[in-house]
Amino acid sequence: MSPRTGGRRGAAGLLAAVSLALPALVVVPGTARAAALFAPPITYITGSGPADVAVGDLTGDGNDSLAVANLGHGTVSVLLGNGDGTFAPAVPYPAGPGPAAVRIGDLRGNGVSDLVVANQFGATVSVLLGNGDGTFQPPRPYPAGWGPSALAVADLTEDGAADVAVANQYDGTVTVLPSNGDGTLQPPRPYLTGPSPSAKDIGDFNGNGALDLVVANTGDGTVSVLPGNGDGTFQPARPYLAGPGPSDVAAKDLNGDDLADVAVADAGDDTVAVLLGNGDGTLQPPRPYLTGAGPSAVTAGDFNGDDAPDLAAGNTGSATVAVLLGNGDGTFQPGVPYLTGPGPAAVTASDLDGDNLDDLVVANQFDGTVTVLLNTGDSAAQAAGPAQAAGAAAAGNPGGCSGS
Ligand SMILES: [Ca+2]
Ligand SMILES: [Ca+2]
Ligand SMILES: [Ca+2]
Ligand SMILES: [Ca+2]
Repeated sequence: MSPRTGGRRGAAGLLAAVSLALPALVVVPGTARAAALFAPPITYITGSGPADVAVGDLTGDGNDSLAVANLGHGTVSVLLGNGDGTFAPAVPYPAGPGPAAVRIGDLRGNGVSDLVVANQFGATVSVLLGNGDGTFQPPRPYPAGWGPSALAVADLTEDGAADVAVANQYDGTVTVLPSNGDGTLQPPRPYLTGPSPSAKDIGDFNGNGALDLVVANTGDGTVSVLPGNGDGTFQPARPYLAGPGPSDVAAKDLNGDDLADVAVADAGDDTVAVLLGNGDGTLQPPRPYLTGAGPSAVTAGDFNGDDAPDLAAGNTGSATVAVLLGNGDGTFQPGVPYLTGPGPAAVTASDLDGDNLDDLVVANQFDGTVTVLLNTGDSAAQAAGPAQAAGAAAAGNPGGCSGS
């Protein structure tokens, strides 16, 4: 199959998955007013079809900036941060055919952030080396597998320079491209995953200090864990049932044992499934929580400042993000919806304004925007428990969700 043919097939599959997920909004009962955890959404224009967003310091001033992969535009948009949760207008850079994912990392180990883009229609990843001032050099492509659709950028070889791992949706592999330390990448090393791997993340699941890969396989409702050897090589993938239509995955310690756990957005049944790690690299069975219609993205952060990780899921079917506060033991409270733009395809959490509370950034694939949800820091929302669902309703959010 040619890259272009594969790309069209993949785009059609994505649209089919989205349309399947459209029906059924779950409305949260209760009408009592309570504080909302996030301020009303702030929207910024990006390119066409933003499919992913990454947050990081692109200018060396400590402020979070945004990088957005524009699937329909062949570009990555850079929105430099002002440090107060606001951003400058988007500046586009050429990336490659069908940018489906973007990550920020330091490929040279020189303290300057670079951009890595997965080009779904091009069977490549592009590296845009940073100039340190928030501008970037022209893209340099490297071969990946077929349909590269998700990225992780981290130091997998433990040499101080970030490396690249990409999930290839059309050939059921993840490809690892170690960095040479000078901004170039080594030839790709493929590893088998499950069918249609569409998302990935990294974490240490077995506590040996080496980073492991976790991949969400849309094709068979599993996640694959590939234990890392610490030198950029990985052991064979181990599959775990995750739920129907896993579309995104986040690796984070969710129960406070310092070992990575997994949260999976299951677009097929409107849930986020939590798979706690056993500490030896294996995962427990999934525990699902309702999110809203068609969750296509999930991330972890601390949104109420209690140091217990929380989850946020982007619901493509209802143009909301559901925030599920964590209890600290790996269980979660019912989700509370907040409005985004249409087609929230990616969501990420970071403290954008320096108040020590995580904020949310959402890429809205259907209208070419990103939404920023700044944390209000309202502790009343933290204490309200399930009643805070009404807070979101009071803020005008039409799509609802509740926990299971
Ligand atoms: Ca490295
Ligand atoms: Ca854990
Ligand atoms: Ca929390
Ligand atoms: Ca904040």
